[in-house]
Amino acid sequence: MHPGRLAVEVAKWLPEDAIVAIDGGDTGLWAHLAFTHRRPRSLLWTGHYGHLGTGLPYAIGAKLANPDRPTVLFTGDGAFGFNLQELETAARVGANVVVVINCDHAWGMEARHMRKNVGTTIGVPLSEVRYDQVAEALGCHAELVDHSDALPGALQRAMDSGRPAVVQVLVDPRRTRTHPAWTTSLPCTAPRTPEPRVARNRGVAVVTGGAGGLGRALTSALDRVGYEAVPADLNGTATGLDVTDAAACRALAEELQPTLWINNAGLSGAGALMERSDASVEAMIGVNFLGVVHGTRAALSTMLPAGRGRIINIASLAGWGPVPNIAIYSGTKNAVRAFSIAADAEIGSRHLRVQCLLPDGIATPMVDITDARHLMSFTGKRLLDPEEVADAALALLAGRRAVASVPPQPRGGGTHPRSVPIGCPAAEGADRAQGQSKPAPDHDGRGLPLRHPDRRGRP
Ligand SMILES: Cc1ncc(C[n+]2csc(CCOP(=O)(O)OP(=O)(O)O)c2C)c(N)n1
Ligand SMILES: [Mg+2]
Repeated sequence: MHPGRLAVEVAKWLPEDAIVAIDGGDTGLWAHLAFTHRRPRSLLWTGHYGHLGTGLPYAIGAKLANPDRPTVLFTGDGAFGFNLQELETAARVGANVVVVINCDHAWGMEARHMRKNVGTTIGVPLSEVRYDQVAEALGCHAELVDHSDALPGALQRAMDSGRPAVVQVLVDPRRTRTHPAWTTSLPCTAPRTPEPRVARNRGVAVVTGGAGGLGRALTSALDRVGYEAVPADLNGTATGLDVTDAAACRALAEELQPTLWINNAGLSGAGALMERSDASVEAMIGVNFLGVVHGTRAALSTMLPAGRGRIINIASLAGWGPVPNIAIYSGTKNAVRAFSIAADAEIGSRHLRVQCLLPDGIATPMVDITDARHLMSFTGKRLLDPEEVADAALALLAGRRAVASVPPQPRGGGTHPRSVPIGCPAAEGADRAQGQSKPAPDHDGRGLPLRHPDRRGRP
């Protein structure tokens, strides 16, 4: 099983009120991509301290303190080995935790680092231990899962067993390299060159949807280069703004007199076109397109009289190519692009521009990898990180181009950018290396053709 698939399936299964402990290397990265923690006091994780072995003790403690809440440990096999004898404690004291082991028979994260940095692995494979048998011997319920079909049943039996339970899931160790963060998280990657701090003299920049993800990265990037960046969001920022409310957008522009307005707020979400509710379609069009129109017009209402200003609209490469299951999203993003170009042609001048940025998939909570149909449709080989997209917005701001994409697409159109959903056969065959902005090859390195479900047989 693909470790990402495991994390996604566990995320789907996790009860709403579960307490989740996370332990392990790559295991933790997958968990953080897939899991959503819906309430406070629900996540136990060492964070960037990173020391392994805490998971089982954390989970047992949490269960004893909250006997009524389902408690789940999601752990790597290596990390689990540190304190696995505490299964005996759990069984003895009746702490019925469910332990899900992402078992790649390796110190996986270390193996990946070694392979990348020294081209070989030393001392990182683990032997094929049957943790399920160990668990059984220590008084626990146990399951061994070697195929995704068997996972839901095993998880449920573990939860219903009335005992501490271990679900050992055998994952394909080669797949761990497909994690989109795996190069950006390497400590050996070159540090970002800090931009020199400049005086605060560039005026106010409004960033809609500024509370998280790309919005937050944009806010801090703008702050760094001398704007007084104001994140405006429905929730989570001092400046509340519903972008579907035209009057509210105008009032904010009137109040702040921004020199830059970035229409970044957006809704994502996948779903077959005909399965979406009318309300969800309208909400997405409302935020993603109407919100951009309202924001642009609001900003222009103060920028036009001033004769200067910048508006940047965040569209998406998903609005360019054929990406199944996100037709509404794609439509809104293509509309944003067309609207921006037309608005710029209509009112743009040397000092007043409407520009548009088309990023590829970005690793933010908006990319819902728990939805198997959505699964990160992106054109490159990895998800972008919000900071690099924010940097691209700064570059757009510094130049005069009307539209830019991240990564840059070939000039003159050519074929559509490719989309490769993670988890599809093509993606599993592809090695998601960082730093390659050119399109993925049509072969897998061994001369075998890769299948791209969205290309419909185009050459
Ligand atoms: C106490 C401790 N020892 C060593 C490490 C270094 N380390 C970080 S990730 C990792 C591999 C973890 O393997 P596993 O738990 O199986 O997770 P995987 O990466 O295979 O998913 C190691 C050894 C650490 N973080 N903490
Ligand atoms: Mg491991």
